[in-house]
Amino acid sequence: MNEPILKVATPLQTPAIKLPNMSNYWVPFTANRQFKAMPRLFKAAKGNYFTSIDDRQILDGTAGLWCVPAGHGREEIAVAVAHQLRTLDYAPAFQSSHPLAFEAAERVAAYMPAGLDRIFFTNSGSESADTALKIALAYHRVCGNPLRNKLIGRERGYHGVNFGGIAVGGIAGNRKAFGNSLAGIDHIRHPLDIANNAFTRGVPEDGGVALANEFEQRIMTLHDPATVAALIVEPMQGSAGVIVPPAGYLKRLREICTKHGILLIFDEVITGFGRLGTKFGADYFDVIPDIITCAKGLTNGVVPMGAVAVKREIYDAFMENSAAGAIELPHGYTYSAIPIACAAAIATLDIFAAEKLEDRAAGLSQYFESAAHSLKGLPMVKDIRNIGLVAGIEFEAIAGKPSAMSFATYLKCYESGIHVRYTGDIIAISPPLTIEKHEIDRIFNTIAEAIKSIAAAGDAGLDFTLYLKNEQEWAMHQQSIAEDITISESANLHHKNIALEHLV
Ligand code: PXG
Repeated sequence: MNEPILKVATPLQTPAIKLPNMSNYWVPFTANRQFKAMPRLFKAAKGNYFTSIDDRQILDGTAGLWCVPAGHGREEIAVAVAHQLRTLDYAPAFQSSHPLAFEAAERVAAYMPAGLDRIFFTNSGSESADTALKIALAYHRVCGNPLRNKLIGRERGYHGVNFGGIAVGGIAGNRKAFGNSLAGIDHIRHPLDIANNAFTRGVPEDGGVALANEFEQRIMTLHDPATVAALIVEPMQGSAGVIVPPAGYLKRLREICTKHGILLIFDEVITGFGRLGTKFGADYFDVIPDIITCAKGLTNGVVPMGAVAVKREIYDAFMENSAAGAIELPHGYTYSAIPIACAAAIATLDIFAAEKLEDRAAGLSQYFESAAHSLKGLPMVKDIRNIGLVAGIEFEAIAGKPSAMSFATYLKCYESGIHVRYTGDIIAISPPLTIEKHEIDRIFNTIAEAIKSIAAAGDAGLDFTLYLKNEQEWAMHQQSIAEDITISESANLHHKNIALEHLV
């Protein structure tokens, strides 16, 4: 039996490793053909490091997908989840529940800004976004204002991948493949202004109020404010490449929403749980929205869980204005507040309380900022943005080669044992809040070396096939992928079993 054997490109010349059958899994948000030709697989994680399938330690510069603030492999969470699994695996989520759901809600409410203490559980950031939008629409309806049914998002906003989220979202590539959006949607401008603010450290000083005023002057004039249900924004736009709002901007949005009776939703899926050096972005910017969505860090990325926190008045409006015995909000998921997720969330919040991870992030943020901005002046670097323990490095766009520079940087870093994210022409760094100073140095030094070596190689530096050692190896790579697919299609099950044996 020909098992697919592939050499993963590493500078360490690791021996050939056996890969799983890669044909069945449709990898999300990934260039599947490219990835399967050059896979990056992790088999273990502890603290701030992954172990790759070829047994290298890879420093996690992204906290997974922004979702592992307390570091990997936290024993406290594993124990809590394992115990819960053996005690109560599942309780029906509708018309019945279990005590831990209420305890988790109480803990999440206590972690939220004051007043946002009614908690609806979901299973992801996408579900949290759609849940928040539905609550906003239903809220106005239950209050007797059904014509308040328009939703406003922001250009370059990311609110997950469900239909509500992509409708208010503003990343074109995530929308255009999926036909007609929801009706009654509009977008305000994003606050990224590289021309004026390039290489700003932290929050840009100028332009915030004027930009927020556009919401009132342009968008609301077009729609009639009395028809707008909610505005949804991320306090700091993460997925679109670390867009830090200018001073006064979010405060002004808050004032405008309040003036016109529009609910303000902060999507804190990335900014929640200490990322900015405060519990939430709302705390960092001292702006209290009506609804906060979160996910990711809520369970330290261990079990899928999201939450939507609403102001008590919103919850009360549903309770007071619904017919006796009626379901006040016909919405929810089979796995809303599933016991293991509640156990993971409580254990995560215990870790945050014991280790004061927000304060730790705040304490490191200056050091992190200096390290990030030390990359200023390197070839191709057009802007560096940062806030808390987040940094974005934006490259000059290369005509006809979108993302080539960021992708090459990402690959080079991976080869050098650092995991970063690339999105468009931007590299994003968002390590676990447990990161150490020497690890921060290593992340940015490695990125700097990667940028220099790619730039020194000219056009060839942007050809990802060259990250394999030579053309012959690339050809082998391609061939083994072809074999992998052929083999797996003829003997899928057998193959899969072999592959799994090698993985565990
Ligand atoms: N809202 C925001 C603000 C997000 O950042 C979601 C909603 C959706 O969450 P789920 O759990 O449905 O994926 C997100 C997710 C990246 C990256 O590297 C960002 C996200 C997800 C994956 C990668 O920028 N954000």
